[in-house]
Amino acid sequence: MRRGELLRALRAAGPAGVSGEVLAAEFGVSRAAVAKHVRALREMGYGIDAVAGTGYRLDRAPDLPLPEEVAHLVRNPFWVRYEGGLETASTNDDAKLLARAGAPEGTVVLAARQTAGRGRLGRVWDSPSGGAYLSAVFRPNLSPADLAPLPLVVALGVARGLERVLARAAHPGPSQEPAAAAPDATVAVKWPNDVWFADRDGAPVGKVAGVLLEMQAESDMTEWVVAGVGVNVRAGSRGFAGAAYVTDHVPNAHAAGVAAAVLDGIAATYAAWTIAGFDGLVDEYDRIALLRDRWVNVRDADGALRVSGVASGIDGDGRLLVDSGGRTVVVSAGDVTLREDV
Ligand code: BT5
Repeated sequence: MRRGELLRALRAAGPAGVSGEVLAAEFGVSRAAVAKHVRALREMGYGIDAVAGTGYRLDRAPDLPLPEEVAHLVRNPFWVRYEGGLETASTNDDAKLLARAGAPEGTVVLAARQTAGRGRLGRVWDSPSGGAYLSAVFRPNLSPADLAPLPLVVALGVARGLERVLARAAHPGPSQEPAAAAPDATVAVKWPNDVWFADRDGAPVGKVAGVLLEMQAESDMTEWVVAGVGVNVRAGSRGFAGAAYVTDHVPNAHAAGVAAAVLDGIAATYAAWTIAGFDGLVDEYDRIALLRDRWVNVRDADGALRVSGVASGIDGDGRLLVDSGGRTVVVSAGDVTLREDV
């Protein structure tokens, strides 16, 4: 018996509740084992009443991006296995272990906070409670050389997910009249793989999500890719300077719902890429590109200024095009800042 199965049974029982005896029989475990799982769920923030004569009743689920909360909100069947829990060092490390042990494509590790969240190039990803942290296992049937656009594909998927969260806030559906005002933010991708909120005029507001890809390849075969995504959902007591938060624009957004929307978005862009290549996504990426037509500085990993100029778009391999002094510089890796940031 797994925690998720117990939760499903409690949800199915509804307000009537279900006895420990029935649960034990259903899952073929002892009543003590059921009680142990109930205790573990309570520790994770689930409100589970024990009612004399009735049994257990699920009263309240925590607003956390736990596997048990996210899995039943995800629509895309690409995701086949959900792992994780309240806290871990880094979901990327957990997903890499699972990938090495043979976990299938579509495995995802979730956490509500991380103690050692990582960004690119060894940077820190601030991962307090209030965020959604997830890492996905992919097994693309491609050589490592063909994976260059994948970070952009994942970022675009995250952006699609967040667009859906914003759109749902604006059109909450018939049960929640009147419709809320249109959100005061739009979603933008910052090359290569950051996701930002921008205002309605496209001016940058802050970084709402980051993507970290790690992979294992042997000669020209990719074994696995782990794509880690951190999303700032709600600002905690120690918000990160320069960060944007989903609840700044969608006050009632739930971390689990945000994680599910992001997973659906990633599954969709990943499928589009594996079927038709990056060409089919370039226009969408370009349309919501934060840097487009702006002055940018591109720096190498060691901080040296590589090129300064106007970002004019991306090419079919996901490389950034920068117009500088009358020529177009093609950038395949680097850190980009908007000129006014510097
Ligand atoms: C990224 O790196 O943006 C990739 C972040 C990936 C995090 C996910 S969480 C799940 C999985 N498990 C992990 O351990 N990692 C992945 P990069 O482009 O290098 O940006 C890092 C920079 O963003 C830092 O140097 C800070 O300036 C800034 N930053 C750190 N935490 C932030 C936050 N919560 N919100 C906004 N910006 C942040």
